[in-house]
Amino acid sequence: MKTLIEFINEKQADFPYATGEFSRILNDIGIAAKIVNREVNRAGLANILGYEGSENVQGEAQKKLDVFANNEFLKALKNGGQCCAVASEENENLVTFESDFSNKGRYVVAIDPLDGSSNIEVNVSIGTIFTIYRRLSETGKPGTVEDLLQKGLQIAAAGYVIYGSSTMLVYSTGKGVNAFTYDPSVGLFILSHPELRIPPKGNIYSINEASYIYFPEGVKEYLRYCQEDHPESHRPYTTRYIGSLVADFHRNLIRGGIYMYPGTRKKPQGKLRLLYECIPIAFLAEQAGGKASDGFRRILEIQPRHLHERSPFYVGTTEMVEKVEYFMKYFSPEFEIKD
Ligand code: P6P
Repeated sequence: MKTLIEFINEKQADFPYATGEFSRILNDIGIAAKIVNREVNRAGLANILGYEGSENVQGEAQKKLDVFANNEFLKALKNGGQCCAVASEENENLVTFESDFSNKGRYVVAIDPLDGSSNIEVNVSIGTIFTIYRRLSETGKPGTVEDLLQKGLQIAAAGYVIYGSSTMLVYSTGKGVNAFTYDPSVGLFILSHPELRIPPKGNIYSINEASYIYFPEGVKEYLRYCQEDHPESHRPYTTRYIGSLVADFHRNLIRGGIYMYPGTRKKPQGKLRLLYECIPIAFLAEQAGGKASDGFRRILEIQPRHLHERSPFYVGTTEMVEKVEYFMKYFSPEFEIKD
């Protein structure tokens, strides 16, 4: 039985900046994840689920769970002292901590504190998604937006927490993907899935087909390819769509498959956020032997332009992503987004 802390310390030597600071920032995220996990698991109780402005059983001002989660991750990153700035889905502007302690931090974090939070009230898995970069700006001052607007190729680490039938922390520092299952009886994340790899063959596709009529022709052609009988597939496809990126990706990571959130004519950039949804999941996919693109470009090579930028997203088993890219190139070249 190997705990997250033991694993981080053991792997610290693998990390070129093995100063211990990086290990501490991962640990800070793990601590916040435990606290959020407790509240997510209690969300079904009376009043806990309430929305901002209501009161919970202790008569405390109720916060929406995603606001609660955001506060917990920001608090953990601020108190840890390794992080000098955060881009959060919950904050329009960059969050800096305005303290000499934090300004000495050498890392910045992009985070979706509780992705898919609308699923909480129907008891469906949700997740936290995070990206960690080394800062580019001068240490000793607050972090800057430019510290966050780095290509995914520069990632120091990325991961997610999935609050599901069990709570898991899945992350990579560029040396493969490892997953830790939370044991609430001892309050520890335990290594349960070392060296995860996406199966090279998959027959699961995840997409919200309610938007079918707005999809690019290339996506329609790919869905047709999945649904028709044809010689090279030799397998029936199946569709699974949970409506929670972390849950859909996690299943495809284990079983093989593809998750798609296309751009449409109305919204050519799609819905998902580049910085704290697409890039971290793309990093994990590639680290597990998979692929991630916007239909034309490798996600990790896209230069983010602003904190809450959106991107079309196709991620999962390499041959499935490449098949979509083939159809997009020949049926929907007009959807290519130029840098
Ligand atoms: P739709 C959740 O809001 C999210 O960002 C992802 O977790 C999820 O995959 C997607 O949006 C669901 O979007 O439009 O299908 O409801």
